[in-house]
Amino acid sequence: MSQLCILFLILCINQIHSICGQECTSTQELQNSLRQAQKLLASHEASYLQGLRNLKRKISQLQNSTTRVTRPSDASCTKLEAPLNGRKFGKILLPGHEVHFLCDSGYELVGSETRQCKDSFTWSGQQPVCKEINECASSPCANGGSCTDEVNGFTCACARGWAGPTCQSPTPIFFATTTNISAATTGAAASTSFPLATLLPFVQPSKCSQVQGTTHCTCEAGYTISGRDTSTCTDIDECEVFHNGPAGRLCVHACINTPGGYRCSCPAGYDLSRDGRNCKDIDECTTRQHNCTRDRLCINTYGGFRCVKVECPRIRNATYGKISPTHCERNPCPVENKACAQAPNSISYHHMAVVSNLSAPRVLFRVSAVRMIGDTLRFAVLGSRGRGHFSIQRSDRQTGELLLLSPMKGPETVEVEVEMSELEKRVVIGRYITKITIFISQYEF
Ligand SMILES: [Ca+2]
Ligand SMILES: [Ca+2]
Repeated sequence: MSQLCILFLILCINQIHSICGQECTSTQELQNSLRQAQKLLASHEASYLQGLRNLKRKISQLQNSTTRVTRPSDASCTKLEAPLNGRKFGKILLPGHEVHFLCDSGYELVGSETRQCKDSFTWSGQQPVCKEINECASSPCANGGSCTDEVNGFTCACARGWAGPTCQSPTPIFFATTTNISAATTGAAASTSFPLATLLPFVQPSKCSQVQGTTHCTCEAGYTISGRDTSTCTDIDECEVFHNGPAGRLCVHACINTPGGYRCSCPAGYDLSRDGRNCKDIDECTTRQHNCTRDRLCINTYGGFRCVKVECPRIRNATYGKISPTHCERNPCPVENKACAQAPNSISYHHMAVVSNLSAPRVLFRVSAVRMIGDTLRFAVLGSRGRGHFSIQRSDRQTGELLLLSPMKGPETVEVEVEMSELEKRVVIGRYITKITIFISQYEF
């Protein structure tokens, strides 16, 4: 800029010279010409500065618009993967949004359960991993048994002479070693035990043999010699012996002792699983074993089923129409009817079956807005019935998750209502109710 001014000044002086030349004799005239030149210079400088300011403004505008264009493609956090043997909830990768992680059963989460996309487009916390729970850590195998960790369980390899899921019982085939018992005595004892065995299937004669003056008596599988009498074998009551080991119960429900064995039984509404221990719910709804009338929905529950009738609400100021078997929508409101406009826009009904004492916390249900007109969504648990057991958390901008906070004991039917409100500039423009009925079974299966 200074070079430009000098250029202007030279031009001006040249002009003065050309104006005055030899004829400019008086000092007064020369000063006038110089003042004119200064004015000319000042106006040139002002217009030059104005031009610079305009240029600066345009560059800054251009910079802003390029930032706006490039932002959406860059302005998100990187996509996170679900951990191996676990799940991820939440898809939105924008600042303020959260992603939650849960591990499959038998695995425990190490790292952050929740990660939030920060304003710097990086994630808070640490990427979690699902570590297999080592069930052997508590040394569940007794009497010198060695433990092998498995997904969601463990197995024991028992030392010689021990059996059962946790090696807590002597092996069913039991060797009794007695010394100095004559063959005649043993024979007599054996012969007296035969009629007893036919009468009582829980008692059998033992099989004895003599080796180098020592009598060895053995029993069939499932029997053992109890006490001093080596001539009789008594049934092992597996239900009693293996009742409640660290590996869990022998039977998930009831155990029935049988001669030489045992069997498990299940309550009505369940079938015994293939493993002979667990009980599997019978799905009466899909196997058509229910008696629900056509106007009702069949809901399968653990240990039974329910016939439910979904009816749209009857309230004073608004009317509802059923648009699907489980969804009611408000009919259009008359103009200027404020009370009608404030009634819920839709009410949907959901039914779910859970087992008693379900572990918590866990996500039970998700409520999501399919499309949004407003700028904000709000989620809330309605009524006092659900309080204490439930809470709402956000998984992303358009989804609320119903969280079970503490285990619930059955048999019980619990109803919980989730309200989703849509707001535009802090004014509620729509209310959507989801009524969830939870059928809790009597048993923990
Ligand atoms: Ca038995
Ligand atoms: Ca059932």
